[in-house]
Amino acid sequence: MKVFIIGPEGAGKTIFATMLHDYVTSEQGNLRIKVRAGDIATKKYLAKELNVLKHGEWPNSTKEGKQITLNWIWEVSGRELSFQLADSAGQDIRSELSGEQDQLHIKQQIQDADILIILVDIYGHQSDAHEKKIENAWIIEESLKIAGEAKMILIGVSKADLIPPPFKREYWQNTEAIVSLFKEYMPEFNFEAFRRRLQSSKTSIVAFSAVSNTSNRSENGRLIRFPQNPLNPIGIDIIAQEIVRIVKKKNPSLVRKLLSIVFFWIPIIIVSLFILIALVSYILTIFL
Ligand SMILES: Nc1nc2c(ncn2[C@@H]2O[C@H](COP(=O)(O)OP(=O)(O)O)[C@@H](O)[C@H]2O)c(=O)[nH]1
Ligand SMILES: [Mg+2]
Repeated sequence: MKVFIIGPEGAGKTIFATMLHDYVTSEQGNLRIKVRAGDIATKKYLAKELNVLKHGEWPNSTKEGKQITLNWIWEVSGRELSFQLADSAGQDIRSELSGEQDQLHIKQQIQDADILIILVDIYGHQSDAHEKKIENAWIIEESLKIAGEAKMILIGVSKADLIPPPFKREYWQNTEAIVSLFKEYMPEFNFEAFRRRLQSSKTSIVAFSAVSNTSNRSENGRLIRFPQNPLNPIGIDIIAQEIVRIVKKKNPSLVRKLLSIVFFWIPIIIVSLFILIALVSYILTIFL
C-alpha cells in the first residue's frame, strides 16, 4: 500500500508521520491496529525524530530535494499489511506542482498512491502573508485535482490543539464543524470542488493533533510553543482507523469476496444460463 502525504511547508507532515508510527495502538471494537517499522532505516529515522520531540524540541524541517520514505508494518487484527509512506519538503511540493521542477515526481506520486493524505494547518494559515495563503489553498486544490475522483483521500486538519477556542474533541470527526473552520480561516479556498469531494465516500476529513501537550518558552524575546512530555497525540488513532477502513474497502477480505461470489456472481451466472437456454430453445423451435 502506498500512502503519499502532501501539504504546504509547516503543515505538520513530518511530525504526523513520526507520531503515526510510535503512538498508534488503536483498539476499537474488534479492530486492533499496531504500527511498527518495516526496516532499519525507518526505525532509525523515527527514533531520531522522536528523540528530538521527547527532549522538548521540534525536529528540523524536511530539507528541500529530500524525500523520506518510511516503510511500516501495520498489524491489523492479526493481519499484517505493509505500508510505504513518502514525505517531502513543502517547498518541493509547491515548486513541483507549479511545474518549476520535477525531481521528486510529486504529481506521479499522487497518482500512484493508494491513499493521499492532505494536511492543512488552518490555524497557522491565519498568520501567513497573503501570497502564502493563496499558495496554501492552491496546494490543496491542485492535489485534489491531480488525485481525481477515484483516489482515496484523507484530509487532516493538523495542530487542532491550537485552534481557538480549544476545538472541542467531539468535533474532531465532524465534517460540518471542520468545513466551517475552513470557511472561517481559509476564505481563499475554492469550496466548490472541495464540497463535492467531501460528499464522496472516497474522502474522509479529520482534525487531529500529533502533539497536543505544548508549552510556551521564551526564545530571543519571543514566546514559542514547544512539545511537552508525554507527547499525547489526539486523533492519530482515528486517522489510522480511517486508513484501515480505506484499505479494507480496496482489499475486501476473503469472506466478503466469497459472499459476493455466492450472492452476486453465482445467481447472475444461473440467470444468464437460463436466458441462454430459453433463447436457444426458442430459436430451435423456430427453425426445426
Ligand atoms: N501545537 C502543535 N504544533 C505542531 C504540531 N505538529 C507540528 N507542529 C508545529 O509545526 C511545525 C512544522 O511541523 P513539520 O512536521 O516539520 O511540518 P512539515 O513541513 O509539513 O513537515 C513544527 O515545528 C511545530 O512547531 C502539533 O500537533 N501541535
Ligand atoms: Mg517535513
